Amino acid sequence: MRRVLAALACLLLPAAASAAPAVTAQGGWFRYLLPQIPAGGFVTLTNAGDTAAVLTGASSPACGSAMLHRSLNRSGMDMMIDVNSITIPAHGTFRFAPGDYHIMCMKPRMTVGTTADVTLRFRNAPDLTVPFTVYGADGRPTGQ
Ligand SMILES: [Cu+2]
Repeated sequence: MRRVLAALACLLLPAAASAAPAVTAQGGWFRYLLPQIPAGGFVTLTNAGDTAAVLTGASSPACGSAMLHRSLNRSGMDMMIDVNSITIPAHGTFRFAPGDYHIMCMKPRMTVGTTADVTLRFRNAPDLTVPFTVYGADGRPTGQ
């Protein structure tokens, strides 16, 4: 029996390890204006795994509720649309950025100069909690 289990482990473990998405986050930040105005959150996600990762949502105690949004300009009108999911390709990155994809923090309770934790939920990977640095109206000084 022990020999059978060992053989199974050899067969299964390498495949399971290489198939899993492995997502890390870099450079998370919020642009925060006023408590009455939703704050935009931005981050770069990197997937070192061999399988695409699917982000399905975000939450934060500093946001009330948080939503995945994309800013668009259609026929000269700026608008935002809800996004159901975002795919981070295998061995690829996905970048949230002002004027494009963002995490909309609906009721921000945060302070410029501190950080606010955001938990990212994936369809096929563990939750990832990321500290976002809070910047004011001028945004991130490096202009990410
Ligand atoms: Cu938005």
